[in-house]
Amino acid sequence: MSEEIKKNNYSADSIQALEGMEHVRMRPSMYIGDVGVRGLHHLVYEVVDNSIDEAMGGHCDTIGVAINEDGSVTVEDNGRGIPVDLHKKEGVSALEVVMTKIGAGGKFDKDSYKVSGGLHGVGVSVVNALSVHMKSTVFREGKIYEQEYERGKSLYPVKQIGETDKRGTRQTFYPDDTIFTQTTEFSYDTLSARMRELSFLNKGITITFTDKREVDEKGEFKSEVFHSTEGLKEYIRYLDGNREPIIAHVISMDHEKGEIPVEVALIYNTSYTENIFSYVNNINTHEGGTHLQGFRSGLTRTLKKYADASGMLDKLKFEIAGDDFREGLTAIISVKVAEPQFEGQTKTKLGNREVVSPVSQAVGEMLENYLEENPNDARLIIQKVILAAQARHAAKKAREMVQRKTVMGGGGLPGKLSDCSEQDPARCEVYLVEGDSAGGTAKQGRDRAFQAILPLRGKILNVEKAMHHKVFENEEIRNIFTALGVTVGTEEDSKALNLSKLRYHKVIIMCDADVDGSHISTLILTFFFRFMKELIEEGHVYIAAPPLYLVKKGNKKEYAWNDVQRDQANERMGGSAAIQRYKGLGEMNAEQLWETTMDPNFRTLRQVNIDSLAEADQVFSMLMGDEVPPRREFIEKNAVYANIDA
Ligand code: 0RA
Repeated sequence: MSEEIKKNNYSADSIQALEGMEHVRMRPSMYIGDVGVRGLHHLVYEVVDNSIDEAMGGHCDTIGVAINEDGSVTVEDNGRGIPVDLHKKEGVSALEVVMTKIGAGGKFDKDSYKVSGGLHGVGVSVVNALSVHMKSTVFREGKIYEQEYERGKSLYPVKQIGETDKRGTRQTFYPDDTIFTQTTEFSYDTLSARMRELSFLNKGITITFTDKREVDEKGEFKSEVFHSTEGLKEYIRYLDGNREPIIAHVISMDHEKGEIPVEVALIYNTSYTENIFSYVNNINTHEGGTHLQGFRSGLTRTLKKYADASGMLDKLKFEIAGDDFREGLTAIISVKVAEPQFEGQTKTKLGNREVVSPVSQAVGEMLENYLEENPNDARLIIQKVILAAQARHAAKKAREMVQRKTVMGGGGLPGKLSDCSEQDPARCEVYLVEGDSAGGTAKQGRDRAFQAILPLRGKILNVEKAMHHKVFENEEIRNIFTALGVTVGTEEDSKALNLSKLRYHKVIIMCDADVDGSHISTLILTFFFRFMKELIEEGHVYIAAPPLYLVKKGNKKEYAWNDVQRDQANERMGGSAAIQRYKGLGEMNAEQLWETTMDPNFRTLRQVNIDSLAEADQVFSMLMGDEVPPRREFIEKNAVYANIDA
């Protein structure tokens, strides 16, 4: 009995002790999702969010974000500055409360335009708790104040360190490498993409982003300035820059006032893909939710009404489905919700019911006006919808063929698949290999217990340019579906992929390390991105990295993946080694392929992940689209990463 009581007291005490900052350090994932690359970058977003809130309240217009020489990050704004006066209840400065108390963020500013919540909005104190060192500098009422912290604990009370005519807040933090054990290195591309996105989502703000870790040939830092005057309208132009529009203007609206601020922009292009990005409080809601539902219903209702009235549907033999209104549609919806309820597996699905109708209404009004004023565009849109409906009938048949074969095993596994013997998908992997000959080598070299091989013939279909029924009719693509064992949902509101029957948890793309090989990898990735997004999101897709060189002297041999490694290997062998450059997988024998690219103990696999769906969409539409100049420019800029032929 007394044991029991003691125990209870003990745990009550320990919970007390773990409150706040300690708890953040004990359970960081509860606050920032994970402690990997994603969580690390989340720290920056959290700090930037506070400055965005200050800007949305109309108190600042410029935010500077920098990765410093030493790898720390600084975020600075020209807002009012976090208050530094005494917080009566806590007995310390307001700044110290904001920085060191969990859940204190901005609560004492009642009239601020604060909508943060959900994923972000955990408070800057969380960033402080997860940083070895942090420094806050406040420029306010003519004075400069400063306070520093270590792992969330203040090192001294706020002190005045000088005078100024500036206003604003500057935060610098060094992520704690005992928390972020995987890496504490920030990615330029990841942060840059997010800053661009934020500038589109919050028009009028200027965000400068600088990487001070390196200088270019001119001795200058890599730096970008993001500023959008037209917001989502410009975002659409950016996303669809490589697609051909079918209407004259981006259709957009911005309802700033009202209970729920709604912003929408959309355009129709000649492609066959539906591309809708939705945001709540600047957070990308991957799983959609009530705002998306409102958007869809407003779009369908209004277009259908217009089409019916136009008489264009009179001769149509079948019903038009919701999907048909969204083929070739690129749209962005951004809402601000005071108390968002996030649901779904990744907590990125908006649950608030009260959002549906205002969004639906706003979208309806916007479209109605546009169709009235642009009858020519209206006709083009309806024509596209009718074509989509006709194609859908054809696609349905083709898809059903694939499904029937997949689900009922009608056609069995593809003849070209060399399956593995292991049954547990978690332990199985499949190599998608370019060409029959490399496929043959891979088949000999593999460990057949857990490695399957699916050779793909030549260049697979560019799904970016193909109509959906063509995609499902394509043999290589059908083979991929069947081999992987996945099916596509057919429900109107759930095109979700069924991964429950996925036969391999690692899907590895293995192509030649040359221009053609990268092109084929990109085609396969584009297919996955458009038709099996979940496969990438769940981390199942990998790219194999075959070596570029074999360096050999006497009985010594080493493989090299780049020129530096090649030269170093040559040096280690005392120079004058024989160097073989692999032009393709076909030049390796089975043993070499196993040693370098397939043996789990030695190979390097690059896991494919998506930081930002919008950014990925833009890149794929560019790489696989019709416009050559932007593709060439991208390739020149990213020559090492993506040597794809233009
Ligand atoms: C609450 C009150 C006031 C300023 C802020 C919050 C504020 C917070 C952050 C976070 C990053 N930058 C920020 N800038 C301002 C001041 C209210 C007043 O001056 O009347």
